[in-house]
Amino acid sequence: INDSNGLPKVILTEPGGSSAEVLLYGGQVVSWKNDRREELLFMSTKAILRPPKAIRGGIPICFPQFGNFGSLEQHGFARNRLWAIDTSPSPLSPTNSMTTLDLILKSTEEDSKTWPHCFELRLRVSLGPGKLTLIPRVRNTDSKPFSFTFALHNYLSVSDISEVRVEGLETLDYFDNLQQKERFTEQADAITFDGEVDRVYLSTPTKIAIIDHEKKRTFELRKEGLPDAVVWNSWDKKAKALPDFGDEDYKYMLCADSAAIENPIVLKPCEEWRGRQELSTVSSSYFSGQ
Ligand code: TA6
Repeated sequence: INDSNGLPKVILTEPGGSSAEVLLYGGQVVSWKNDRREELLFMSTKAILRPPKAIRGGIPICFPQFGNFGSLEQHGFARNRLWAIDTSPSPLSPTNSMTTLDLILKSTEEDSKTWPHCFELRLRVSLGPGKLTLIPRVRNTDSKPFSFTFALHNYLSVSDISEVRVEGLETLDYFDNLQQKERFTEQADAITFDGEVDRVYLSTPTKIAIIDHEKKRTFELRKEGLPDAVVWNSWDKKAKALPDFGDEDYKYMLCADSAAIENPIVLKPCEEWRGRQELSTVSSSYFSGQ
């Protein structure tokens, strides 16, 4: 179906009552609702859902470049392209009891002007009770190797950023985007927010927890093949500077991305890279254990 802006959209539902919405534009998940119809992903109140602008919210796919870590446009071009339903997904283990959508983006002549490589970028989106799984794959369909950086740019919805803690990144090294990408080491307790944060954590553990006290909700982010994690909140000043971001929006979002940034992924001809990310939410019972 088409969304209100005429953009082709696929709606996924599963018997447990949760749902997700995916735009073919950008291959972007733009909504993930739990069985109580609560929206779990953030969408900017001033998001521009009109090509060629990137949509500020949901889960933008950053490929073939994360951020400004290279010469391409910010976060690469995959999120600004029209993807297609993948009718021939190369074999993936069936995601049992999950509702699944396979999308594909193939390189074009146009793209090869700015990034001279042939590729097939696939994304499997699978919805299960309380869980949203994304499996990105990149195949080198060229005759020469290429490298890329990648991120699933998760805009999570939170009740109040000053009530959010991130656990799992303690003591790790990170690049600080606010200090010329200089390398620092995180201190030994959970990350909390009282100002702009824009960091790339390196070689992170498989599981990261984003705890939203007020909503009594914890997001668990599990990832494979995506060794780094990005944590970003614009805070007030930068929010005002971004035209497609409401001035107050920063209070209700946190970007916690699965990424491969420090060590770009290198593919030989015909090789395929695969990543995996599972986002799940744990209800308030999680807190009783604290
Ligand atoms: O999350 C890291 C980052 O590169 C930040 O520096 C900020 O620019 C954010 O991504 C948002 O990027 P976007 O292109 O979605 O505005």
